[in-house]
Amino acid sequence: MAVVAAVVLAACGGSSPSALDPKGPAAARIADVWWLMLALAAAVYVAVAVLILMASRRRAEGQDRRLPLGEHTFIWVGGIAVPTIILVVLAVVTVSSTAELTRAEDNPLRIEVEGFKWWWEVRYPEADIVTANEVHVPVGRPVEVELTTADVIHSFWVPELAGKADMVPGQRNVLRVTANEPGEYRGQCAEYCGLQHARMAFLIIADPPQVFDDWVERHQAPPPEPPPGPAADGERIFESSSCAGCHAVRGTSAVGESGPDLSDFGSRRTLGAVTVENNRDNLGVWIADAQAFKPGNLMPPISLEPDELEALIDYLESRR
Ligand code: HEC
Ligand SMILES: [Cu+2]
Repeated sequence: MAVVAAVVLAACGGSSPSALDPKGPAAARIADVWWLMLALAAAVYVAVAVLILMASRRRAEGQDRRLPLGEHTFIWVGGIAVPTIILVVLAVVTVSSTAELTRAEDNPLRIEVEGFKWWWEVRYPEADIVTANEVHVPVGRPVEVELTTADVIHSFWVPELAGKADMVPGQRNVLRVTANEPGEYRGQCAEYCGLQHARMAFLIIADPPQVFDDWVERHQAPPPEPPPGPAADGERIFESSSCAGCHAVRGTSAVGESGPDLSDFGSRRTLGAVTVENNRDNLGVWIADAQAFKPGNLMPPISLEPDELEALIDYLESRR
């Protein structure tokens, strides 16, 4: 047991988010239920272990084997009354928590997230913004995330903020999320969806309301022209090559829909749905051969001249 516990606990800690470290009301509620279940299960475990020990010692000492309670009373209490009480308590707590988690809030911010193999499209219908793999939200305001999928079943899970909700073909599920504190919360696809399921992550970035409003305003403004030079060349290469067939950049002729929208790519923290940090070196490797970081993902390797690659890097890093 010690070995198993050591192996299991080694998975905790580090930077992986924990559902037991809640940063929002929904996650806090779920963590409370989890602790209650753990406490009840531990109490039952200890009680049974003590009874087993007592029973084995009685036999060894050759004592009278009658129970102090009487056999019938013992079965009524230990086998029926106690389990019934425990299950009723858990049923009441789970049902009332579920009701609370699905209750609609006043004036929520609506965000649509669509799952793709193996990344996330993020849309703000009221502000008319499209981005990918990063969900910006204001601290303290309830957010209603509408979940859909472009292909198979995915599941949207941000352990520190809320429970899981599946993204099911032909269905629109809603998850309610509120972040109590500013921060960066890692989310993960929680339903096996193919080869790169493990690298289908995302970030929820909770900002103070003013910072969030600025972000919205910046994304609504007409996109800045790339500065003359390599970045402007990059835009021409992007629009005239295969990139534009799969990716969109607002205000250009690139309107592809099978890959992430790249209008604000330069301001994203990561690349490939949180596979690697977004920097020039990683972007160069990614564009030339996205399979190197994320084998099996749906962006093919693309052969480019070195100056074309540099121009594309300049262009994409200037999209904010
Ligand atoms: C056949 C479609 C296709 C083509 C062509 C294509 N991409 Fe992609 N691209 C994708 C897909 C799909 C993803 C998402 C991969 C993933 O994370 O699983 C992606 C991801 C990216 C990303 C990372 C976005 C993010 O936020 O993680 C960048 C940057 C990118 N592509 C740039 C380019 C450039 C530049 C070109 C042209 C040289 C190009 N792509 C051509 C489909 C394509
Ligand atoms: Cu998945």
